[in-house]
Amino acid sequence: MKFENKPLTNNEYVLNWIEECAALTNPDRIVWIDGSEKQIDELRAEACKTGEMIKLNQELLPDCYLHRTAVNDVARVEARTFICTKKKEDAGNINNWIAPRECYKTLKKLYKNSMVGKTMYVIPYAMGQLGSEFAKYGVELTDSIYVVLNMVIMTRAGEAVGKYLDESFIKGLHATGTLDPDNRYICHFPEDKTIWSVNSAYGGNVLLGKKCFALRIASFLGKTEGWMAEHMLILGLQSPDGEIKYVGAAFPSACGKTNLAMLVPPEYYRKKGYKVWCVGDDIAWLRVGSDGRLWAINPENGFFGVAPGTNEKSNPNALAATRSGTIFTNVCHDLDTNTVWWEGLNDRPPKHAINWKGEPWDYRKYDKADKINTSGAHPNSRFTAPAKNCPCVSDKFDDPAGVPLSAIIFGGRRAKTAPLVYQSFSWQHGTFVGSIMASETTAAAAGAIGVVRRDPMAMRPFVGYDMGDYWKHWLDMGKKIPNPPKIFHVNWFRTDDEGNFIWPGFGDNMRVLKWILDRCDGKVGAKRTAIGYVPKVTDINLEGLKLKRKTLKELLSIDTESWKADIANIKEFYALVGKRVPKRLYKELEKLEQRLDK
Ligand code: GTP
Ligand code: SPV
Ligand code: MN
Repeated sequence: MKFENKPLTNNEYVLNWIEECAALTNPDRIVWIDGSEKQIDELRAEACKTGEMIKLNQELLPDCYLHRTAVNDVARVEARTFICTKKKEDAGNINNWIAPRECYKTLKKLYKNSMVGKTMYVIPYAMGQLGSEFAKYGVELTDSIYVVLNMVIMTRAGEAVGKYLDESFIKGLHATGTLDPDNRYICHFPEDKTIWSVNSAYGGNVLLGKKCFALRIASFLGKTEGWMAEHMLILGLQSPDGEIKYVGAAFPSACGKTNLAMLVPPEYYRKKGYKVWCVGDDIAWLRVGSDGRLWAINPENGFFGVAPGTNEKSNPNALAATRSGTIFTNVCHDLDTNTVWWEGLNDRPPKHAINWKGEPWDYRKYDKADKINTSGAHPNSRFTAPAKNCPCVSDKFDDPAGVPLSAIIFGGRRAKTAPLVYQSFSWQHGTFVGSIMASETTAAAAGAIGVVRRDPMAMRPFVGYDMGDYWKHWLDMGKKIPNPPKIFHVNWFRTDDEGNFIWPGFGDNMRVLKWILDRCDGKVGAKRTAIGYVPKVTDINLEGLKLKRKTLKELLSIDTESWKADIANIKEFYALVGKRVPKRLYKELEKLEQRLDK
């Protein structure tokens, strides 16, 4: 096998696997990604030459680039995502499954000679800080420069990883192929530590370190090795005395993780000295520490964030993070300034612009009811920004030990039913609360938008094994954490009869975080209800906010009838998950029903 540059490992197992993949895909060249500035610059230049990327205004946006994916390739495709365990029942009823032998056979046909005339890039990368107890290593093979440049931002990639590669590494093979949506596959072989992705070039399907490894494969590893991989942001809330308490929060895709992770407290709190530090915005790996607490790291190194709605007011920290070294995907291109724009950035849409599809765009034709066809930026357009760019990045970001969690927060997008916040009675009840999570679907995945579906722990698309076993793992972990975080549920998305959000959200979510951490410290009371502990109306601080107590009362109210109606749906969902749903969760469901009937 001929590498064009020096291989970054001598490990035979790794080299043999690369050789096998190269024999199958047949690239003209094979290049190791060492991650050096020189190499990255050359790749950027090459991508600009072929039109794969557009170099943006380097004075306003240094080292920033724009990329457009194919029009039919703009989000994760859950229907084309498979967990290929030997036994179907190990993948469970929620995941799509193909037998490994059959899947390898089908995909080999798609990979065969797919890299003829192209370069295969070999990306060694780490999820987590190199050498840390949490860290895991992978290699992604890809024929896409866009993937290389994103992986270099999103993970710790390059030369330094070489010495950590051994037989335990995760093997990822990505080929752009023909982008044929009917032959698009994102396949996981957890028993073989292997990920095969073909015929897509959209982030979540092809940045194999992210959802594929850090959630699907990692959740599988976590179950066997006694730790957890979760779709959670991690933030630290600093109080005026300087103490920082950490929380992890799991919300489904495009439901507010990046926003909460970088929250700017309202002026009232800022003046007192409160501050939020961002450790992670999408994925958390959790381990029990020797002190008996649950510790968390963010295995990623960058943010792959939703662009629309990000602005100076909603998320100034995310916006600041995108001002250099960032790749924008499927946003609107402002030709006058050679910069980028998206819906919700400001109310000055560009006059001479190219939309996410690559066509001239007339902002006057924008129609909220038909965003896909009339918006400048795709609703799931994204920025890939280095975490280090974020003004509120935590000084624990690189700490190999991670941070200890005081609270875990679940949340979803629910127009009705779920109150602004409630606290579970225990770890077991909290696990139940996670298991019955539901949310309206968003543009982050292909398919209908705004449909309520059950999305346990925000992990429905990301658990690499049976959902019932996953819940059992949560319950088992509870037994192994002497001092576990308290578990809460929030909903920023309650609407009035006209469909407007009642809660201001964003920075004002701080008011809810404060109640949550005060509960953890035993500093504030609560009302015991059928679903859990709910704040007293006077216990959420509304200082500096134009929100009536009456509205807050409504936000905190529990509509028993809609909860009872939800029970039927929960039972259906548990039945769908099937035989492996733990008895302890059925017990919790029964108790909830009894409390609602009282
Ligand atoms: P993924 O990257 O897909 O996992 O998404 P995410 O969970 O990080 O979601 P993100 O923070 O990017 O928010 C997605 C959308 O929700 C954006 O359009 C935000 O403007 C909106 N959003 C975030 N927080 C709030 C909030 O508190 N209230 C309301 N009404 N909208 C919010
Ligand atoms: C999500 O969809 O939850 C994301 C974006 O964070 S993706 O990388 O596409 O999964
Ligand atoms: Mn996500």
